Amino acid sequence: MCADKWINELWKRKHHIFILIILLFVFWLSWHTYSGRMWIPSLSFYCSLNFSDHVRKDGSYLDHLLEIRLPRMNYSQPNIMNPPRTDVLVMTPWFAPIIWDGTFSTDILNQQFKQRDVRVGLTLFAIKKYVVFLQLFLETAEKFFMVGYKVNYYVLTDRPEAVPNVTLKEGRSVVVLKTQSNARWQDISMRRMEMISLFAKKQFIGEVDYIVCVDVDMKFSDHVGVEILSDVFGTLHPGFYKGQRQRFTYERRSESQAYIASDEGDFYYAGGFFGGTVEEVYKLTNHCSHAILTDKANGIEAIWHDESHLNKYLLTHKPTKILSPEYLWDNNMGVPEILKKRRFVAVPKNHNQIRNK
Ligand code: 5GW
Ligand code: MN
Repeated sequence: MCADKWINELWKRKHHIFILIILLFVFWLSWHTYSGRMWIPSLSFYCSLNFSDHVRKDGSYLDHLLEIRLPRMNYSQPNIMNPPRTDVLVMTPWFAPIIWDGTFSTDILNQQFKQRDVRVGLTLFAIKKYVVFLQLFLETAEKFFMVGYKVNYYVLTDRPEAVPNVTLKEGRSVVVLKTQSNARWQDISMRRMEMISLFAKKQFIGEVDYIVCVDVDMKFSDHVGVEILSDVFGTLHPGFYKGQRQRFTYERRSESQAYIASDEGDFYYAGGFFGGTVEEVYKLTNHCSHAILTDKANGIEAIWHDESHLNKYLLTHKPTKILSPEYLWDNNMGVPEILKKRRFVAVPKNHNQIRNK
């Protein structure tokens, strides 16, 4: 009797029960997805959070990894008792190499990177009058930057018609990306973070492996190759590489997202040269552009704009390589003994003429 009544009740609510069963099934499926024990492989594409995890657990891809095999080569033996540089720091306490002339073999590095067939994107902002720097920049880049590799120069500009036509070597191209300009130069400089993160997501991720982000008021005057490439890298600012952390021009107001206390900091990194894999550059630029927005909402602007935020990011997310000031030099600093090469050098600009309108 009692059971009969129950069954009757249940039958009346059959729709609810049906929905409940569906919900339980979905819950079970997502549980398996998120806990990484994928049951139905085809569904993993839809719930793709753990997709790579799933592939990794399968393990069959291990048999298809690219082998990087160096040929017989001729180069001088690395000598433990005779390090190539003893005048400068070549390694951070978190084991990121600092790239100085004499510490690396271009031949070995090229063997490795060529076999990986890496593609490099270079982002360049030329807003308003700064288009005048493009010609020399691109001409010298063709001579010295990533020679022999596939390179996309991403030129972000409000004046696409003013981008010069420079003859490029095979496998290299200029990609003009139209962007709007800003009234304040501080905003032009800071918006670079936002634009790079947007284009990283929209375009760079499908076209290149690494992104290098630089100032445009520069020229190359010596080799800049794959020795700079790593997951995330920053460059020592030419004005501060010898300095004490207390003297660095970090943002010192604790209300800013870029704040760094006087007893913190490794190096002072330049805003005009950083990069890494597209993934890491996306994380960096996305993080910094949000920090800039938060500051704006709080009515504060970091002292050196995007550079302050870059310095905060690289303090809390340590770079995997650091470029010496050879990679971003300013001849106003003279030429110290430790500087064996000036690879990428600031082009003098008439501040009043170039910056007004
Ligand atoms: C304009 C006025 C003052 C400061 C910067 C600009 C400016 C910068 C501009 O009008 N257009 C432009 O494209 N920029 C981009 O921001 C360039 O890529 C430039 O290399 C970068 C940083 O500005 P710089 O190079 O003037 O900054 P410093 O620190 O090298 O003097
Ligand atoms: Mn500059």
